[in-house]
Amino acid sequence: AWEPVTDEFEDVTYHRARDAPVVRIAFDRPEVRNAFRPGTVDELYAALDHARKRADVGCVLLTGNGPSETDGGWAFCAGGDQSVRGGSGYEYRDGDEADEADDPLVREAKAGRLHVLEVQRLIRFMPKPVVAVVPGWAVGGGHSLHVVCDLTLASDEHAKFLQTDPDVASFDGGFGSAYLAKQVGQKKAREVFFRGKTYSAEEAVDMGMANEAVPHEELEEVALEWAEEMTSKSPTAMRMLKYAFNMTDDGMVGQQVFAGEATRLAYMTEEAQEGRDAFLEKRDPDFGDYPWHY
Ligand code: 1HA
Repeated sequence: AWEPVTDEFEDVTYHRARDAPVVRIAFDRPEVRNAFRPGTVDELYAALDHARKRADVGCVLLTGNGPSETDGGWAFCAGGDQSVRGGSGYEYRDGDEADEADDPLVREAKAGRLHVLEVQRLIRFMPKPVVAVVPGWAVGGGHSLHVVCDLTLASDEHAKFLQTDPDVASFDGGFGSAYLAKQVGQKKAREVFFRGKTYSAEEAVDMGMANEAVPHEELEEVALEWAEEMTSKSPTAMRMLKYAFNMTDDGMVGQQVFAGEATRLAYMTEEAQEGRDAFLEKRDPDFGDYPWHY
């Protein structure tokens, strides 16, 4: 059902469905529970940004490939790769193919990165639903990624949700915690971070941070069904709804994003075209034909 969009990536796979406007982006480091190093985040960002810009893509499935060849374990993502964590973030390491960025400016910027936060914002602000498809561990920064996705679908057998942030002296004080609290309530969200318990798929659903738990072997199939369902709906309505859901929590940026879509809709009217035409034709605009709707 899937064909590769590119095989240029090292740490991420990127496919599109043959028969639906849907893409599948997957972490591809199962041997380290799909932990991300800077190059992984660069590739993830590039794939998501490609999907964002494509008018023929209406839904993104974000998942983790598996199982691990070492021990058969499954993972969505285990967060930042602790083996490349340096003094100020996660560091590019010479010799790692995914870390050999083509852009010399990026190569030069050897400082530690926390740019998974840019990926979170991309997921949050892209005008189409992103579904976290969780086949195994969602941990630390990987847990935060599922939190920021529009929907979460989990393997009833292997999905496990865990926040280790304070165990490794890290903290996602943005979407990973504050938005989680909006989903599950303050007490539960504080428990997730402060106690660091592992939750099953069923518990995550009961808590309100995952939508559904399905049998492991049906996970991908159900994910594609959800995506097909969502992409059969009005693109404009879906976009306005996503931004409406975001807006109350996103402050003036939320207003800006929502208003941008309102502007796009307004540009589609004859009234707006009269404004443009009058300017180009160097005459006064005539808005007389357009009603003051109530
Ligand atoms: O919080 C942030 C950020 C906040 C703000 C801004 C940016 C942020 C960016 C990132 C993050 C974070 O992600 S901090 C949290 C980092 N992640 C973790 O603390 C999770 C660490 N991993 C675990 O706790 C466990 O490995 C596990 C619960 C995911 C799985 O346990 P399990 O099934 O017992 O497997 P395990 O044997 O532990 O792991 C399998 C292999 O994967 C091990 O390698 P091996 O010993 O076979 O060589 C293990 O070291 C490796 N691995 C797992 N997770 C990571 C990892 N290697 C590097 N980094 C990892 N995160």
